[in-house]
Amino acid sequence: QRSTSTFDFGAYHTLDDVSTSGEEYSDFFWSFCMLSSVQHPILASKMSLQLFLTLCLVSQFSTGGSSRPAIWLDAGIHSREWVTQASALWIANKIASDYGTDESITSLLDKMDLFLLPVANPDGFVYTHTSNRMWRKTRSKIPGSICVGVDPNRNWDAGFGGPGASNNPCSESYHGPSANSEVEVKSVVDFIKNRGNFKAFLTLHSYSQLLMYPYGYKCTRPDDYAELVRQAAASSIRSLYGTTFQVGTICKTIYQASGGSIDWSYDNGIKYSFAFELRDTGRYGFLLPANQILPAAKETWLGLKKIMEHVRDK
Ligand code: ING
Ligand code: ZN
Repeated sequence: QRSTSTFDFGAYHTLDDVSTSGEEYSDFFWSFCMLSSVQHPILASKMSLQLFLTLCLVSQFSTGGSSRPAIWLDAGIHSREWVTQASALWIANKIASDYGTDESITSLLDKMDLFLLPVANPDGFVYTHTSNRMWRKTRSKIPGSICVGVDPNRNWDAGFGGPGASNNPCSESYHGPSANSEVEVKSVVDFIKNRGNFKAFLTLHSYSQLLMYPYGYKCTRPDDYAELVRQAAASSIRSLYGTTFQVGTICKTIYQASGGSIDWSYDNGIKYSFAFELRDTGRYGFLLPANQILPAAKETWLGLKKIMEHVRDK
């Protein structure tokens, strides 16, 4: 059992807060870093310092074995979606604290590995704290353009460059010069491919209260493989505070969007690939007040757990 005593999960934090192993939450920090330092193809040398620090927080909640089935969960691939990074930290701590006492979490981790990346776009995240709260993209320099950054959820190798992505570097949805051009994307792709045996790929965005499945790069549905578990997850979310999440494909529920992560994971054989859009539906949008972090994290966790249990028992 690991837990933190003083880290305030109900507040928004800077990247330094999250990654510095301060005295007051060293248990929390080390529960990630020690476990994650076991094996890490993801810690490639070309990463920026910020990315390195945060990837230290990819946690392998592994209780043994080497290539057990695994679940991927990331948050904050779009830096301004602050409730997602905050929720992922709460969820990480919840899992670390409840392992050994909560029967469901214990049996989950006794059978599967869970990899959690709470700040998937750390350079962008820093920028939202220092310069522009509404920054969404990475911070990479684009040769020949005065504009900065690539949309890391248009940069995956799934319908890359198709509808719903822009080839204008100044656009918020610029897909980048090539698929996997962003180190934030390439590192995750390499990690998932090298490790193998991933059964679920889950990603957190905000806002709109949606539970989405492929595809985004095209508007045809894949085989209806997981309707029951999706509806069950949405019901679990609703059961806590009555928050409703609409369920559907990316293209049908939000818009057509190419080069997204869950289309890539699904087309690479990870059948349970879902994207969550957390609170709210637009009143505060990306600027969700901090007093909604814990409710958002708790309800989202119920939905995630439902999916993880399904994957475990299947
Ligand atoms: N929404 C997502 C976006 O990247 C999405 C929607 C999810 C598209 C998954 C493609 C794949 O635009 C937000 N709010 O970022
Ligand atoms: Zn997003």
